[in-house]
Amino acid sequence: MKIQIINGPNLNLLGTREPEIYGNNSFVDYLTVLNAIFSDIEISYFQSNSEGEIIDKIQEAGFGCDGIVLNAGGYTHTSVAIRDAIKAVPTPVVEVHISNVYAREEFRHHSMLSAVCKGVVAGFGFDSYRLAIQSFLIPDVLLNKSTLSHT
Ligand code: CA2
Repeated sequence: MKIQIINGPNLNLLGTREPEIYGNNSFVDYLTVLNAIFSDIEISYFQSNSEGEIIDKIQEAGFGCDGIVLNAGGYTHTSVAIRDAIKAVPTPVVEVHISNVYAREEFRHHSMLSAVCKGVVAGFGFDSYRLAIQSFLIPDVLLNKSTLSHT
């Protein structure tokens, strides 16, 4: 299985500023943890501050890997173009946030991306990324609500 992680603007600063919101570690350090947990999965990592580069990476990975884990940073709340890119590719995308965006400013409560993503994980610190990767390991049949028993 191949998973592409994409981090958007300012997430290259993780571990250097605002530790009370985003923690003390860099994402590159956390990648070592993810690779150890998911030793059978090929995990690729990309970060960009540029909307166009994020779209290029979604288009590239969106035809060649099994899942995309996307933290689009501030673009989450604004980008029609990233939403269109997610919709244009067959690979499922899980939207991720380190912080609980619903416990923060009102403008972070709305995502342009959630409606075209497979799911959303928010508020678990870096563990949000682990949970997102884990979600790609859940068999599709268990995600199909019509097959679940409610009794
Ligand atoms: O909680 C998240 O993961 C966010 O996607 C982070 C974005 C924010 O705009 C979203 O509303 C929620 C901001 C990323 C900024 O990252 C920084 C990291 C360290 C220092 C300063 C900013």
